[in-house]
Parts: sequence; C-alpha cells; structure tokens
Amino acid sequence: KQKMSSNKKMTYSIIIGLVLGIIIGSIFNLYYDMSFVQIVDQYIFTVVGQIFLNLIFMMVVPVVFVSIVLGVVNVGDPKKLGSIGIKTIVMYLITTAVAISIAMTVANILDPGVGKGDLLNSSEVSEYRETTFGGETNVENINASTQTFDQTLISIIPKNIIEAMSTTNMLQIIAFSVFIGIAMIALKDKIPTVIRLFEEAEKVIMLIVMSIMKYFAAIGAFGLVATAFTQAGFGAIKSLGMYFLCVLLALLIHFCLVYGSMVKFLAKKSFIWFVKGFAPAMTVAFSTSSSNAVLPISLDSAQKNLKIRESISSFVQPLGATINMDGTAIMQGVATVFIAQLSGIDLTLMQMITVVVIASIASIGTAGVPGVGLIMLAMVLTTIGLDPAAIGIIIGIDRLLDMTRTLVNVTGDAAVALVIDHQEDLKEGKKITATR
Ligand code: DAS
Repeated sequence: KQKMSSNKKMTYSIIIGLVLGIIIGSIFNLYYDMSFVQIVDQYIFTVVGQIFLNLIFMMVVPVVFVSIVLGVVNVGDPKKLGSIGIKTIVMYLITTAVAISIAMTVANILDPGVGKGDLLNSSEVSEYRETTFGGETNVENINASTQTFDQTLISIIPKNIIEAMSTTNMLQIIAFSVFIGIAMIALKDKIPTVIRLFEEAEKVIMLIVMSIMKYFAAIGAFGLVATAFTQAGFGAIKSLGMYFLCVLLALLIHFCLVYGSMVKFLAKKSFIWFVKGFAPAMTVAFSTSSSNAVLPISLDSAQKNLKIRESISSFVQPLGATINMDGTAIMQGVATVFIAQLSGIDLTLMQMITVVVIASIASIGTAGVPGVGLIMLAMVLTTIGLDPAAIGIIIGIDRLLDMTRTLVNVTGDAAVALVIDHQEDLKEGKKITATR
C-alpha cells in the first residue's frame, strides 16, 4: 500500500484539528457562561493556539529574508527580476479589483443590509465609535490609522533594517532583501561562501518550519479555531446571516472562477491538483488568519507540491502576502454595500468604482496579520462618506470570516506564482505537462 506522504498526513491531521476545533468550540460557545468552559478556553485552547502562532511567526522574518535573497540570486538578472515584479504587481491589482467587483455584485443581488437599519443603533456601533475613533468619526483620525498611498510608497524603503525586521514590516524586509540579492548577483563569482551560507541557512530554517508543522500544526490549528468558535460562536451570525453568507459566497465564486481560470487557462494545470498541492498552506492560513504567519508553509507547499521555481515563489508570494489580499477586498466590498444598505443609501456606480480603486490601493499597505482588513475598511467607508463606526456591527463575526478570507488571500498569491512560473516554462521551451 503506497505510504501516505508525510505532507498529506500533516494536512489531514490539521483538517481533523480544525473540524474538532469548530465542533468543540461551537459546543463550548453554548455554555460560555460556565467557568469550566472559560478556564479550558483560556488555559488550553488559547495557550496551545498562541504557542503555535508564535512558533510560526518566529520563523517568518528569517524565511522571508533568506528566501527572497536566494530567489533574487536564482533569477540571476535584475532586468528579468524587474519584469517578473511588474507582471506580479499588475496581476495582483487586477485580481483584487475583480474580487471587489464580484463582492459588490453579490451584495447588490442578495441585499444583506436592506431593512436592517436598526442595527446602526446597536450598542456595538457606539462602543466601536468610542473605542476606535474616540467619540467622533472624522476623516483625520481614520487616515492617521492607515497610510495614504504616497506614504506607503516612501515607507517601502527601510531607514533601519533591524527595526523593519523587529516590526515585521514586510515591504521593507522585501525591499532590503532585493537590494542584497541584486548586489550578490553583481558579485556572484567573488562571494561563493556568502551564497553557500544563504543556501545552507535556508535548509536549517525550513527544517525548523517543517518540524513545527509536523509536531504542532494539528494541535495548534485546533487551539486557534476552538478559541475563536468558543468566543464568537454562531450567536453573532444570526442577525448578520446574509452578510456572512454574502462574504462566503463571493469568496467561493472568486476562488473557483478566478483562481480556477488562472490555473486552468493561464497555467495549463488542473485546479484540483493545485488545490491539493496548496492544501497545507490553506489549512494553516485558515487556522492562523495571518498571511504573514503562513508564508513559510506557503513557500514550502508552492515549491515542493506545485513545483514552482524557488526564484519565482520566494519573490512573488512574500510580496503577495503583503500587497495582494483578494479575500480581504471581498469582505470590504460586501461590507461597504451592506453598511450603505443599513444607512438606506444606494451606492452610485461612481462610488462603487471609488471603492474598487481605494480598496485595491489600500490592500497594498496592509500587513498580513489578523483583523487588518477591518482597519482598511474604515478608510474605504470614510472615502465614500459612510460612517466607519458601523464596523462595530460586523466585528463580532469578523474573526470567523478572517479565517476564510486569509485562505483566499494566500491562495491568490500561489495562483499568480503558478502562472508566472508557467510563463517561465514557455520561455525556456520546457515540455508542458497537463499536470505535473
Ligand atoms: N488576516 C489578514 C491576512 O492575514 C486579512 C484580513 O484581516 O482581512 O491576510
């Protein structure tokens, strides 16, 4: 009997951990007022989940730094790197704009917010206005919490790389790694030891990542999901059922339609093969709700299972973890229409186009950490004159939606990497196999 690959075993064990976490978390949510439930949640679920999260966050900066330097060195030519970079960013912006358009279309058809205007008077809205905006929601303090486009551009170049690494400022770490990689290309023959050092460092780092996955991922995923469902549960979803469904439906349509077509028609691969190959990363993205945290596993799944060149995967995916968030854009598209409907406002086409542009640009500046999508949503809402305090209504179930949209965020990065890798195959005239 063919020995099940350790990769598959790990994925199945994570999925079992997730399912158990959802079931037990939902049951515990029904008895949340019992001190036993709160003790288990605080001292078992949360501890186990946070240890796992910290373990993989611990590896993010080393993985991103070493793999991008090596990725750039392997591309070998700054001009080619430039063309890969441009192609990547263009595809990221297009898929994000398509994602928001799908989201707003779904929301305009299903009308999740029509007739629910009373939600705007709920206590969550006033609480959110108090805690997040200090009482009044004016544009100044929104922009203070989110970078404008020019600030995002300037802040790509780090003033201090140690500070960039200590704050996991992904765009700055990527920029620094690219500079190092380009310098190493220029000095290639003179620095064989440094190149060997990076190659061996990557082996050490990836062994740690895969060991964390092998021994901790299942229990960690269980803990993270169990605590999320214990605390959020399905109670909050009741009055927001249509909103919740709209986001999930839009995510599913985008995942199958857009990524399905990219994989099938642009990368000439089977979509099922793609989903199976990237499943380990999807399960960890779902558990951690953080594109950054899942990066090491995303790179490993893309390179080992999807056979994407390291030089492409290790450049395209870290970039995508930060600037490409289709899932987040989908939540923002649905939430904007939902909140407009709560306020009895029919968005004009111009306003919708503004949302598409703003949310696409806003997604460039956001780091891939839990809950960041809501912060950007405040800026999108303000830009089209909606009250950002209304976010208080959807924050209760956002943790559950964050899991699904982060899964879509990282899958979108892998789909783009697969397409660009296929284009490299064509350039090198490599034999095209339907599925590897
Ligand atoms: N959790 C974010 C991510 O890591 C997405 C979001 O908050 O919308 O991609």
